[in-house]
Amino acid sequence: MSRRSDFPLLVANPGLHYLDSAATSQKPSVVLDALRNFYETANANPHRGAYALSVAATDAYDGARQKVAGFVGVADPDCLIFTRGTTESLNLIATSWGRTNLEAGDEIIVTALDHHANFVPWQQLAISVGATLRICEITSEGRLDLDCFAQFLSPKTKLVAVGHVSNALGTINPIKEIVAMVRERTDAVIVCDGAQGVPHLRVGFDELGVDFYAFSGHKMCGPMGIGGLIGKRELLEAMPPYQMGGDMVEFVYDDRTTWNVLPHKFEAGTPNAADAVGLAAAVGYLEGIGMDEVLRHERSLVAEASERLSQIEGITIYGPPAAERSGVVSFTLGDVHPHDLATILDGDGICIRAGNHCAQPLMRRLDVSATARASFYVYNEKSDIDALVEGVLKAKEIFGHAVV
Ligand code: C6P
Repeated sequence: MSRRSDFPLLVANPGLHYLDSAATSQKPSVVLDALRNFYETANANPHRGAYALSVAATDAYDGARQKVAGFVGVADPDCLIFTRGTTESLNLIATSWGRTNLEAGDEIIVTALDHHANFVPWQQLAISVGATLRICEITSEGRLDLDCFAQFLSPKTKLVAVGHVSNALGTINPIKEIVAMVRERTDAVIVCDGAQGVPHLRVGFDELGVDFYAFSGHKMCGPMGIGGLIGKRELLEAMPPYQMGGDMVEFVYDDRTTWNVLPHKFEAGTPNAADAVGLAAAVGYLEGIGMDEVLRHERSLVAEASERLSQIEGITIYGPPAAERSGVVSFTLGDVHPHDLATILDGDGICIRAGNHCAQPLMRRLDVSATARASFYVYNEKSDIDALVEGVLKAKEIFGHAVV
């Protein structure tokens, strides 16, 4: 069933082949309508006014939290903090939890597969407190090397940061297995970057077993500028606020301040209520499709795209087999620079991402400076693969000398 007609931008551009949903997804009408409806019917500052319109804004914002919390499987909606997105969520943990709980001699485990947003905050935290950063290596197929991971685990391990799904390769990491390994050997806090998890997989925070989980709304049909941090209540309650300002306080004396309860303690300033409402509408849209169907659809496109691209001489595809990936195909074409390839494809209305995908440690391990990445989502169709394959063949003809 074609879902293209649900997305106004795609309807307005019938010749466009949007294959960059891992960067940001397109937005369906229901999300755009929800944003407009909020501003037309409920726009006021939540939690601040005694008048009916402010109460309507508060209700809309609180309702959005409940809806999104249900989708990501957290029974206690107050443990879902709305943030600007994954990057802000991870920086919040690194600053608030990290600087309070880590000290010289402690160890942090990150992975070579991760996005900079789940690598640099931990690297910088380690530098600032004198902790040691351990980097879990990857296998030749682009999976986490769990033997390497196991070797790093020790009583000194205080924090483990791992991605749910790799944005560059589409690798789905075995989070429950990793949690079991960590819990068996340490009492480390586990942070999971779900930027590429929530849009593509059924995520249940309470059953996953991690301590913190971060995600972005704009990659799951929601608006830009809204996302979430989920944390275990006891950890969130013990953490100091990340930002200071309105709504996150209880009492402000001349010489000290006490903090509001969760989630408000971590939501200083006027909340992004409209985008939260938009995100709740995106959740409703994805629920209407069903997350099992979302993954099935992406996988069938990824399998076909991988199969057809791999038949082109000079193509190298990175990452585990298509059946084990989410909606990403990462590849190179001989010595053709991925930026040149992306420019040729753009000439035919095909949008892919070329570059290091904010994963320079991974690119070094793959021994490339960049890859071309086609990423698929609910609105993509077989015709997008046809266009991609034709475009790559055209690029091969143009840069023939570089594809031997
Ligand atoms: N990846 C991509 O093209 P923000 O920008 O905060 O919404 O998400 C950051 C982020 C964190 N982790 C992972 C695994 C991600 O994929 C991203 C964003 C985009 O792959 C933009 S670099």
